[in-house]
Amino acid sequence: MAVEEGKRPMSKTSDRIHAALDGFRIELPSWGFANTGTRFGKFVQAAAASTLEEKFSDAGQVHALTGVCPTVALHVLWDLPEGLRSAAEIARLSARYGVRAGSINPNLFQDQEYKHGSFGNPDAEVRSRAKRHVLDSVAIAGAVGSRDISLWFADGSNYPGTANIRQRRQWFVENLQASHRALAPGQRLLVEYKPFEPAFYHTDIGDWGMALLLARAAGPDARVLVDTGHHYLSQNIEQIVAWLLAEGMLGGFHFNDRRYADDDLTLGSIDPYQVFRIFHEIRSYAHEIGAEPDIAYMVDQSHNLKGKIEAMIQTVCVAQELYAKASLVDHDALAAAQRRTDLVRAEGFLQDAFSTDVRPAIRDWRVSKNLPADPQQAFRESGYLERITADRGSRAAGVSSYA
Ligand code: RM4
Ligand code: MN
Ligand code: MN
Repeated sequence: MAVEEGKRPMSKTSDRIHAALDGFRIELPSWGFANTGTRFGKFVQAAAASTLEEKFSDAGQVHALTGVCPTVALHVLWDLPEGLRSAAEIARLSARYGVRAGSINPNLFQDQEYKHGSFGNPDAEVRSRAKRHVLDSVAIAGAVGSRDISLWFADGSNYPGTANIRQRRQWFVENLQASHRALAPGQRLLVEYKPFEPAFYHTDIGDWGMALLLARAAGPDARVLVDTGHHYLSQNIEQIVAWLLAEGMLGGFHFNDRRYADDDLTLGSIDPYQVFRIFHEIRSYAHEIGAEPDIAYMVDQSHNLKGKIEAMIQTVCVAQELYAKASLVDHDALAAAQRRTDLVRAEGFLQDAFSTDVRPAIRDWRVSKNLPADPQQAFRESGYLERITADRGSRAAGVSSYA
């Protein structure tokens, strides 16, 4: 029986969704389980994690209920204050809570020394201190079995004329190359960019072009990391993604949503169609090359007001839904419509995929993996939140110092 272009029998739709979900994993940030806030105030939650063990335990819950979050990103200063000596503890926590260490994030922005920058600091002593911290982070990644060292720099300046932009760029190249030389085989450096905040005049790695050039200069195992919150308003992020894919330079994502700046809101809460369009570019590229691109999907969110574990489960479920929807685009039919410049039909392929209710097929997929059909409901019924609220609530609340 002929099938009208763009329409598919349901079984094929659910097969595509199941295949897409089989290949989709997303990493949780340890800091998303801790107390955070804005610079105006922090409203602490009794259930927030304040030790590394609690962060592993909470991430382990999200993974147990969703089945797709086997790794947790670690921030060296917040999670591994003992540096390399903390590696044994990580192995114990991984075994106990069923989630492994994921990307290792050096902290090059919090210590007093970094007031005027880290890799771009005019003081050679501070630049080498920052380099040593990245080298330590590479060693930590090696010890805990992590592949990616994920670099985000707060470096920049607040007033015109106060920083030598080209000189600082050169210092970045030198330290990134030194960091790259320390990588073990298989490890990668991810270079993240951000247009502003905390610096408000210039940021040393201000956009994807700067990150791309620096990653190229660093060495063959460096890639660009796209944090969806790190763009100017209305920037076409999926085009950046398409270009980085074409250049073989897309290393991974920090997913979150935003309304104004780097808001770190829950993925898809403001503009789910944008996340869908990003995933569509990736699915389209995978279809074209006939292989899965090697991309680290990570969450970078801080849930200041929402319950942290609930918000993380919500994020993961939305990510799966949007990825599943993007997997429904018929790439050959789309390409044909593009060639015919059949604009409405071409756009319609995206709109149809985006409007498809993929939730029943996702529920079936979960059941087929012995996972709860509704992870959020399963979490609410599990009693975990009540337990940790009682256990942790009696302690003096710790607040992570960022944001
Ligand atoms: C930054 C950036 C980094 C994250 C820190 C906490 O804005 O997104 O990736 O590690 O925040
Ligand atoms: Mn980020
Ligand atoms: Mn950010």
